[in-house]
Amino acid sequence: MKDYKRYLITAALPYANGPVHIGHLAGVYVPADIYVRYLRMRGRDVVFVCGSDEHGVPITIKARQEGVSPQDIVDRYHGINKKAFADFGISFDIYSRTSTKIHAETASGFFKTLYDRGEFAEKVTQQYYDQEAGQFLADRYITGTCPQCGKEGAYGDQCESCGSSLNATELKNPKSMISGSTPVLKDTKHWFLPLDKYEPFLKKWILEENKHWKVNVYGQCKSWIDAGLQPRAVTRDLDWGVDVPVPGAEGKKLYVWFDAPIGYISATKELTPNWEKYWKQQDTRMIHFIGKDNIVFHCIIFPAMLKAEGSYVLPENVPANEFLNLEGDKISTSRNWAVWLHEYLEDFPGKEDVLRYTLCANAPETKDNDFTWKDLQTRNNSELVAILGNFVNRAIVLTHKYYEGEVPARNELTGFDKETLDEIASIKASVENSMESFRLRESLKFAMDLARLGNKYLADTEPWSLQKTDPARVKTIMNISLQITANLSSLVAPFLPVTAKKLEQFLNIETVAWENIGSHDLLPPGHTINKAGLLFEKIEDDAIEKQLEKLRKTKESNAEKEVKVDPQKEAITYDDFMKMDIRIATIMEAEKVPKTDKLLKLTVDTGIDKRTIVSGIAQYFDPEKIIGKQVCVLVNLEPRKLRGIESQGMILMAQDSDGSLKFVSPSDKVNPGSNIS
Ligand code: B3M
Ligand code: ZN
Repeated sequence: MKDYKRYLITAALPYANGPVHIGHLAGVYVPADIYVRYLRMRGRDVVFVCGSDEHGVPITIKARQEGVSPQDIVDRYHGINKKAFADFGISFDIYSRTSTKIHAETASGFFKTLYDRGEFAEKVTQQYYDQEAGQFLADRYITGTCPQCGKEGAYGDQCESCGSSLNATELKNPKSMISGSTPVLKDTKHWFLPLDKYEPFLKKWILEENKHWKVNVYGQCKSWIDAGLQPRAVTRDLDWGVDVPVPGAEGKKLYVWFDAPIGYISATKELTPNWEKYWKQQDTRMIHFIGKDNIVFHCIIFPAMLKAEGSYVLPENVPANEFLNLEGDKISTSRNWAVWLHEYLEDFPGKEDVLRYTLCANAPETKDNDFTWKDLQTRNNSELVAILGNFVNRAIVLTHKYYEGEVPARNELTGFDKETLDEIASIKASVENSMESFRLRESLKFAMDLARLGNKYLADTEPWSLQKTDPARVKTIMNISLQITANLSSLVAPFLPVTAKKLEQFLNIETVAWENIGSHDLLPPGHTINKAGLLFEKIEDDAIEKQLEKLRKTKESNAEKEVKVDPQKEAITYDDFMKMDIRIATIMEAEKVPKTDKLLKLTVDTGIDKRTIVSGIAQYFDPEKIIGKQVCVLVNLEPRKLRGIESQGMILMAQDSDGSLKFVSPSDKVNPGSNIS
């Protein structure tokens, strides 16, 4: 690898149209933060930038739904998300936002540079326009009938019923979601980034020079490139976003995926006047932490933009992660199937490291992974409490018991002592090695190996059974145990920052520099340590059950909401309706039709006469209990025979979403024979 002098670490800018959840944390922010904390501990020159992505059509849709402005929406979620990240110790150097002035200037300046150089292709295309609202419609603002599956309510870019991705012009019966009117096609001019022109560059740069990228990332890029790259529109007809700063572009905005990655640049500008050092000197190592749905934008489109501009560095790596599911189902904001960060902290105050640990230990690095509450409980109880907490606690408690908190000096070392001490440096090397290649789960596992080493050392040497007979030996054992604890305090710090601070406080030390991890003399003899406080506590079954119950409730209420209502039937005339003679009737007798499951034979008083009706409702009603009930009967339906019995009419029923049937009855008693109209 090149000799890099500094690091520029970016984490995907989350859209400010909803709160962040564990999926975001696991895929992007926890890995980025671990890596950055590690770099800082190694004394690297690093900036870590992020912020809210405040443009894009979903934000304007949410604003319209709530009757507020897009700015209101982004202000709300920018605040919520900024706080959630801080609460989980995500240590951005800056958490900016793309609605700032500095961002508008940076993004439109970037566009202007490419425009002046003639980089863009201008094209006039036809797009749907809402004449009542007087505006062009983004694909998401158009609904209609899906050309693939025929379901109504498909969007201009996608049908959520069958999953097809669509072009707005393919929808049948298109309707504007703004005014409800039928949109018309109208000419509009847009600017296209000629990705085809950058294909040779991208081929060489990615397929030949970036073979070290993760297989999932490299593979996605390769299939995009192999499919052939097309020019891509980077402007939109919208009223929310960064203005397009060129003549003839009035009322147009930059496409959100054009301006958002430039947000990394504006955030760095906002952070430091020295921003060009990070962005323009070729010995900067830029790394983008993202989720897999952002790969094409960070590996193909943004690099093509940067290359076209010409003065910026390109990413050296893009360690994109796969997705995290929740209890076997895809995380979904609209179905409320998520663990929201602020809710987690309400239910598990002080346990941010437990979540960081679980998400890293189970990170979706190579494939989609599942978060389960049971797994969080097990990771906490059997790993954090039983391995890390237990070791640290024993080392500190025994030191207080035997020496009133004073670190004893070592005496002569056994072979086992020496091996144990040497193992610290080799564990550290493993942690580093995995970290450098973005295998953070593995890196965390190695860090925990140091606590395992400590436990094993204590279990094998049993100082508690030697203290009476060989106190000199016990001093050696306890010294070594304390050195391991001090090393642990820094080795786990990138992963578990709160825990690391607690360990330093227990041990009464400053942060151990990364380069000193592996040392056998971090705690000099005579140094006094503090009493151990609580590091981790057991998570009981009822706390987990409470979370599972919450998810069950969500599932139930989603099932209720997802009830599908049949579309309206074709229109009929008033006369058609008047042909039907519907009356109120009273049920006089009811009995099951022998040898059938479904049929009841009813005698009803229709006011006109007493007649027999056979009805398929036996599964839902007990014949004895419906005598006397008033119901609606279509009396002029042609009689027909069912099981040899002539049925003279039809009882009207309401069918519920679970298929069950209910009578349609008058709200108060009326005379049999009353007309329904
Ligand atoms: N806001 C998409 C996302 O959150 C987008 C990332 C922008 S990074 C420049 O998935
Ligand atoms: Zn469809």
